[in-house]
Amino acid sequence: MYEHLRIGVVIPALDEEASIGRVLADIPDVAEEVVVVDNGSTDGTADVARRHGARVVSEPRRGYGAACLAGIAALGDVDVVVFLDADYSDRPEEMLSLLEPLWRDRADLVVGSRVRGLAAPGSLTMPQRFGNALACALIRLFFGVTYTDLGPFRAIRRRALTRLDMSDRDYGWTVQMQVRAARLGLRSVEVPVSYRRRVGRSKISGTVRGVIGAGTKILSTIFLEALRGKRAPRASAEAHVNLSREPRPGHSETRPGARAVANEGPVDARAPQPDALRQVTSAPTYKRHARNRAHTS
Ligand SMILES: Nc1nc2c(ncn2[C@@H]2O[C@H](COP(=O)(O)OP(=O)(O)OP(=O)(O)O)[C@@H](O)[C@H]2O)c(=O)[nH]1
Ligand SMILES: [Mg+2]
Repeated sequence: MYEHLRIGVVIPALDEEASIGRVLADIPDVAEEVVVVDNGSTDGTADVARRHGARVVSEPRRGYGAACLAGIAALGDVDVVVFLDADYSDRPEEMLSLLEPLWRDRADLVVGSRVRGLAAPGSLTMPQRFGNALACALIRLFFGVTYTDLGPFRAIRRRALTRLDMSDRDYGWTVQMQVRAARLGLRSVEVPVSYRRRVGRSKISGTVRGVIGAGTKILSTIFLEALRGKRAPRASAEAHVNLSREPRPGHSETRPGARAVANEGPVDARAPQPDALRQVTSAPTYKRHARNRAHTS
């Protein structure tokens, strides 16, 4: 429980036995449920995840989006769903920064931006940076909403997620979520997050096949969504706020909706707000359940 919000975490995982334990160990003690979706791994991913207290569900049909859909379906009654990769590229402890705009009721979707945050050298490849910039420019052009990244580490209200009616089964998942949120006029916020080189061998961003496949899928998803309908009414689009680490008055990143944020200072993922940390309550979370299981077995 995080303040009044019940948090569920979904981690899609394909052959990540070397990293999944570290990811789970670093998740702050605010998550009620952590579901690792084993997407047909042939290594010990599922066993390691179980040993670290996660619930493991199996989705044999490959694809990042397919795994996310299976994870959502497996979650119990939660208010917020956090998505996190299993390769230890994201810093799970920064989850509190993602959750803050949700408990402050400033957002429905919070995307962790690696572009605004600290991306370690080599963690974001040039094609990834270029592809993300192009995708974000197209989203801005078609939907009038500014994003800087399509990062996988994100949090969304369950209600909003249901409204988005997500369907993408592979690497169009993240962009589909952002574009549909823009189309429906949901409140989207970015917070800076860190990114480091993945543990284990690259499957997508470091391979030619992966880059071309993911890039094509991302761009076609944007064009298809643009054809499906026009952008949300202007009033809703203005509710979109981008949090910058260094807000500059008059700069596009601190436009109308951001005023309240600028007044209170930016959210910096590398330095979770003390205020946010205080909101961690003593409600049972998956880590305490895991500890109890360990004591009684
Ligand atoms: N590649 C791939 N990853 C999957 C799949 N299903 C779940 N995943 C998980 O989805 C997350 C993101 O996949 P990654 O392979 O890290 O993709 P990426 O971050 O774009 O690129 P690399 O880290 O360079 O491989 C990881 O936690 C994977 O284990 C799948 O079908 N293919
Ligand atoms: Mg990765």
